[in-house]
Amino acid sequence: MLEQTLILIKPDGLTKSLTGNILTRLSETKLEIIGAKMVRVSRELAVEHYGALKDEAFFEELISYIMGDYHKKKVMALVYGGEDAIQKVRAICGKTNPEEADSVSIRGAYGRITTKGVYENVIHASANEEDAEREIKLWFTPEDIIEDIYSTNKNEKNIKIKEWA
Ligand code: DAT
Ligand code: MG
Repeated sequence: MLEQTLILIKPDGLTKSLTGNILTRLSETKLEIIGAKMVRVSRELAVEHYGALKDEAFFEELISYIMGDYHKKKVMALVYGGEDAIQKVRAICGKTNPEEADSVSIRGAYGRITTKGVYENVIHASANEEDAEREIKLWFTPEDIIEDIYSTNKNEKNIKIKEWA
Protein backbone atom coordinates (compact mmCIF):
# COMPACT_ATOMS: atom_id res chain seq x y z
CA MET A 1 0.00 0.00 0.00
CA LEU A 2 1.16 3.54 -0.76
CA GLU A 3 2.00 5.12 2.58
CA GLN A 4 3.80 8.03 4.15
CA THR A 5 5.72 7.84 7.42
CA LEU A 6 7.26 10.38 9.78
CA ILE A 7 10.93 10.09 10.62
CA LEU A 8 12.77 12.18 13.19
CA ILE A 9 16.53 12.22 13.49
CA LYS A 10 16.60 12.86 17.22
CA PRO A 11 18.95 15.30 19.04
CA ASP A 12 21.52 12.55 19.82
CA GLY A 13 21.64 11.61 16.12
CA LEU A 14 22.38 15.23 15.19
CA THR A 15 24.92 15.74 18.00
CA LYS A 16 26.74 12.58 16.91
CA SER A 17 26.79 13.81 13.26
CA LEU A 18 24.84 10.77 12.14
CA THR A 19 22.55 12.55 9.65
CA GLY A 20 24.46 11.32 6.59
CA ASN A 21 24.77 7.76 7.87
CA ILE A 22 21.08 7.59 8.77
CA LEU A 23 19.90 9.02 5.44
CA THR A 24 22.18 6.56 3.61
CA ARG A 25 20.68 3.65 5.55
CA LEU A 26 17.16 4.93 4.83
CA SER A 27 17.93 5.16 1.11
CA GLU A 28 18.20 1.33 1.13
CA THR A 29 14.40 1.34 1.36
CA LYS A 30 14.15 3.03 -2.10
CA LEU A 31 11.43 5.26 -0.64
CA GLU A 32 11.11 8.93 -1.63
CA ILE A 33 11.79 11.89 0.64
CA ILE A 34 8.71 14.07 0.31
CA GLY A 35 9.27 16.50 3.17
CA ALA A 36 12.25 17.60 5.27
CA LYS A 37 12.98 20.34 7.79
CA MET A 38 14.92 21.22 10.92
CA VAL A 39 12.76 21.76 14.00
CA ARG A 40 13.39 23.26 17.43
CA VAL A 41 11.02 21.11 19.50
CA SER A 42 8.78 22.98 21.94
CA ARG A 43 7.46 21.27 25.05
CA GLU A 44 3.95 21.42 23.53
CA LEU A 45 5.08 19.61 20.39
CA ALA A 46 7.03 17.00 22.40
CA VAL A 47 4.09 16.29 24.71
CA GLU A 48 1.66 16.06 21.80
CA HIS A 49 3.97 13.75 19.85
CA TYR A 50 4.48 11.35 22.78
CA GLY A 51 1.02 11.90 24.33
CA ALA A 52 0.21 8.17 24.36
CA LEU A 53 3.12 7.61 26.78
CA LYS A 54 2.21 10.31 29.31
CA ASP A 55 1.64 7.83 32.14
CA GLU A 56 4.99 6.07 31.71
CA ALA A 57 7.66 6.57 34.39
CA PHE A 58 10.14 7.64 31.70
CA PHE A 59 7.84 10.29 30.15
CA GLU A 60 9.55 13.43 31.54
CA GLU A 61 13.01 12.14 30.56
CA LEU A 62 11.67 11.33 27.11
CA ILE A 63 10.32 14.88 26.71
CA SER A 64 13.66 16.36 27.85
CA TYR A 65 15.52 14.09 25.43
CA ILE A 66 13.39 14.91 22.35
CA MET A 67 13.56 18.65 23.18
CA GLY A 68 17.36 18.36 23.11
CA ASP A 69 18.06 19.09 26.77
CA TYR A 70 20.90 16.54 26.64
CA HIS A 71 22.15 17.30 23.12
CA LYS A 72 21.70 19.89 20.38
CA LYS A 73 18.29 21.51 20.58
CA LYS A 74 17.11 20.37 17.20
CA VAL A 75 15.50 17.52 15.37
CA MET A 76 15.45 16.76 11.65
CA ALA A 77 11.92 15.85 10.59
CA LEU A 78 11.32 13.96 7.36
CA VAL A 79 8.40 12.38 5.57
CA TYR A 80 9.19 9.33 3.46
CA GLY A 81 6.65 7.92 1.06
CA GLY A 82 6.17 4.82 -1.09
CA GLU A 83 4.95 1.22 -1.01
CA ASP A 84 4.75 -0.09 2.58
CA ALA A 85 6.80 2.88 3.77
CA ILE A 86 5.85 2.46 7.43
CA GLN A 87 7.07 -1.11 7.87
CA LYS A 88 10.10 -0.69 5.60
CA VAL A 89 11.38 2.20 7.71
CA ARG A 90 10.55 0.51 11.04
CA ALA A 91 12.47 -2.58 9.95
CA ILE A 92 15.63 -0.65 9.15
CA CYS A 93 15.35 1.35 12.41
CA GLY A 94 15.27 -1.75 14.61
CA LYS A 95 13.67 -2.32 17.99
CA THR A 96 12.81 0.51 20.39
CA ASN A 97 15.38 -0.65 22.97
CA PRO A 98 18.75 -0.04 21.29
CA GLU A 99 20.32 -2.89 23.31
CA GLU A 100 17.76 -5.30 21.87
CA ALA A 101 17.82 -3.89 18.34
CA ASP A 102 19.59 -5.91 15.67
CA SER A 103 23.17 -4.63 15.55
CA VAL A 104 22.95 -3.74 11.86
CA SER A 105 19.76 -1.72 12.34
CA ILE A 106 20.05 2.05 12.81
CA ARG A 107 19.14 1.89 16.50
CA GLY A 108 21.32 -1.17 17.08
CA ALA A 109 24.32 0.44 15.43
CA TYR A 110 24.05 3.95 16.90
CA GLY A 111 21.75 3.89 19.94
CA ARG A 112 22.54 3.55 23.63
CA ILE A 113 20.78 3.54 27.00
CA THR A 114 21.98 6.23 29.39
CA THR A 115 22.68 5.58 33.07
CA LYS A 116 19.40 7.47 33.74
CA GLY A 117 17.61 4.85 31.64
CA VAL A 118 16.84 7.06 28.64
CA TYR A 119 16.70 5.12 25.38
CA GLU A 120 18.84 7.30 23.12
CA ASN A 121 17.81 5.50 19.96
CA VAL A 122 18.71 8.25 17.45
CA ILE A 123 15.62 7.96 15.26
CA HIS A 124 11.85 8.01 15.43
CA ALA A 125 9.69 6.29 12.82
CA SER A 126 5.88 6.06 12.80
CA ALA A 127 4.71 2.65 14.03
CA ASN A 128 1.48 2.24 12.05
CA GLU A 129 -0.90 4.05 9.67
CA GLU A 130 -2.81 5.81 12.44
CA ASP A 131 0.36 7.12 14.09
CA ALA A 132 1.81 8.12 10.71
CA GLU A 133 -1.18 10.29 9.80
CA ARG A 134 -1.35 11.89 13.24
CA GLU A 135 2.41 12.52 13.38
CA ILE A 136 2.77 13.85 9.82
CA LYS A 137 -0.09 16.30 10.45
CA LEU A 138 1.51 17.32 13.75
CA TRP A 139 5.00 18.03 12.37
CA PHE A 140 4.25 19.26 8.85
CA THR A 141 1.78 21.53 7.08
CA PRO A 142 0.42 20.39 3.71
CA GLU A 143 2.58 23.11 2.10
CA ASP A 144 5.75 21.44 3.46
CA ILE A 145 5.03 18.13 1.76
CA ILE A 146 5.36 17.64 -1.98
CA GLU A 147 2.79 14.84 -2.36
CA ASP A 148 -0.63 14.82 -0.67
CA ILE A 149 -2.10 11.60 0.59
CA TYR A 150 -4.35 13.15 3.22
CA SER A 151 -7.13 15.49 2.14
CA THR A 152 -6.58 19.23 2.50
CA ASN A 153 -8.68 22.39 2.38
CA LYS A 154 -7.93 25.52 0.41
CA ASN A 155 -7.36 28.26 2.97
CA GLU A 156 -9.19 31.37 1.82
CA LYS A 157 -8.40 33.26 5.01
CA ASN A 158 -5.81 36.00 4.95
CA ILE A 159 -3.43 34.59 7.57
CA LYS A 160 -0.33 36.56 8.46
CA ILE A 161 2.80 34.59 7.64
CA LYS A 162 6.47 35.59 7.84
CA GLU A 163 7.97 36.59 4.51
CA TRP A 164 11.50 37.48 3.43
CA ALA A 165 12.23 41.22 3.87
P1 DAT B 1 9.11 3.53 19.23
O1 DAT B 1 9.94 4.80 19.27
O2 DAT B 1 9.92 2.35 18.78
O3 DAT B 1 7.84 3.69 18.43
P2 DAT B 1 7.50 3.75 21.65
O4 DAT B 1 6.52 4.51 20.83
O5 DAT B 1 7.02 2.62 22.47
O6 DAT B 1 8.70 3.18 20.73
O7 DAT B 1 8.26 4.74 22.64
C1 DAT B 1 8.66 6.03 22.21
C2 DAT B 1 10.03 6.33 22.77
O8 DAT B 1 9.99 6.28 24.19
C3 DAT B 1 11.11 5.33 22.37
O9 DAT B 1 11.70 5.63 21.12
C4 DAT B 1 12.08 5.44 23.50
C5 DAT B 1 11.21 5.75 24.70
N1 DAT B 1 10.94 4.53 25.46
C6 DAT B 1 10.04 3.55 25.19
N2 DAT B 1 10.05 2.58 26.10
C7 DAT B 1 10.98 2.96 27.01
C8 DAT B 1 11.46 2.39 28.24
N3 DAT B 1 10.99 1.23 28.71
N4 DAT B 1 12.44 3.06 28.91
C9 DAT B 1 12.92 4.25 28.45
N5 DAT B 1 12.51 4.83 27.32
C10 DAT B 1 11.55 4.20 26.62
MG1 MG C 1 6.09 4.77 18.78
